[in-house]
Amino acid sequence: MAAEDKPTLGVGMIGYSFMGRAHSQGWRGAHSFFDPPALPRLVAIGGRDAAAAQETADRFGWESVETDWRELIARPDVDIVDICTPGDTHAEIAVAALAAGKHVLCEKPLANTVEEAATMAAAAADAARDRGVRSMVGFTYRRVPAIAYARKLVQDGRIGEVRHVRAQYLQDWLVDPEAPLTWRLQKERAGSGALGDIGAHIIDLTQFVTGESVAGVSALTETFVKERPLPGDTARGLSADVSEGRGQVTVDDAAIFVGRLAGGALATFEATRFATGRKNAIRLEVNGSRGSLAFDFENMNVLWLHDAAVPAVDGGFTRVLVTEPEHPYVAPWWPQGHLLGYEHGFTHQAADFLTAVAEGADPTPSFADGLQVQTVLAAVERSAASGAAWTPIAPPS
Ligand code: SOE
Repeated sequence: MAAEDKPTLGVGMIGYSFMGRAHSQGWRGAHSFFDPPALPRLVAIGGRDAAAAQETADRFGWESVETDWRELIARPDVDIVDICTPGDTHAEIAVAALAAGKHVLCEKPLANTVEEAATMAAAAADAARDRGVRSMVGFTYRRVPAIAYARKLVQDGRIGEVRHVRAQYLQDWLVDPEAPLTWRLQKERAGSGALGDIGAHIIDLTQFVTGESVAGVSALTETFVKERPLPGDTARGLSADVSEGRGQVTVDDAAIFVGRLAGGALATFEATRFATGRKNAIRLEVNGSRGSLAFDFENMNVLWLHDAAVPAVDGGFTRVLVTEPEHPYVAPWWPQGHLLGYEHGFTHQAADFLTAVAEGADPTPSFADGLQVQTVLAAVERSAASGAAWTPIAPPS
């Protein structure tokens, strides 16, 4: 369909900081490289700090700024509400947006508690059934080509029966004890620490790649630096300036857990902001009866593949450069070997969501998927609180 014949979907995005910028980039690029059946129009960006929101609006081409999210949702020219705010606001905004008949894309983790996530998932199911309204949670790393390809290889049986998963999300931006107490370190705003922020990603990736849910966990969590300087007014990505005084860190700095997948595989998970020297190392290794897969986001265009059928003398892991047009998401981009980066996942996410909304299909990961990850996060917290007791998780309904 020619671009001029495509319908337009107005996007209203709430949040303008790190994730707001990543999503802005996604909305801008979605229809330049991909071909969704509807075009996004960057109608309004919402944020309490009008000047900061305006700066993001000017840089990324948002047409207007709203300082009250309720007004943004109420606008008739907003069809899609994109929630890029801290977790404590997700449930209220998402439920209101769905009730107003808006399609909703919500950053991960879906909510701060299982109860909130359940309310959101129920509202999303009602809205889809009654009004054809679509919703999706932003587990963006699913849309990294090498990850999407890893899932396909598992589905195609290339590594056989899954026996082990080793999943790590390693960052180090809190190693400095003088790093400020930003919202991600406050339980009432973020829900949990490394666990919900980055542990949620590796839970989702494990389940996405293997196709199996986490059935039980035994966990340890730790807060290494218990008090930090209070932040000032200026946030910069994960950081901020500091002001007078100090406050308590009320979330975990690191979470480590073992788990059993529904199909019987054993998994280990490690989510930490204290892996000195590791910046955004999302590592996933899956060992199966016929082979293995290994991925590290710090080298995100590569997937390592081991085929156990190859004689050991020539065996080992093959380096697959995931830049061929046959690989998921790659064809619309550049010629082979011209690499993709962090922001491309957000473009893929925006293109997929626009396509689902325009075609009237339910996109994934759904709010129900987000709720299921939330139940795993809650089980990890319960297990850690009880001294690593084995904590079963009910299968997703
Ligand atoms: C901070 O740890 C963070 O920005 C996460 O919140 C994102 O989900 C991840 O993509 C990068 O790191």
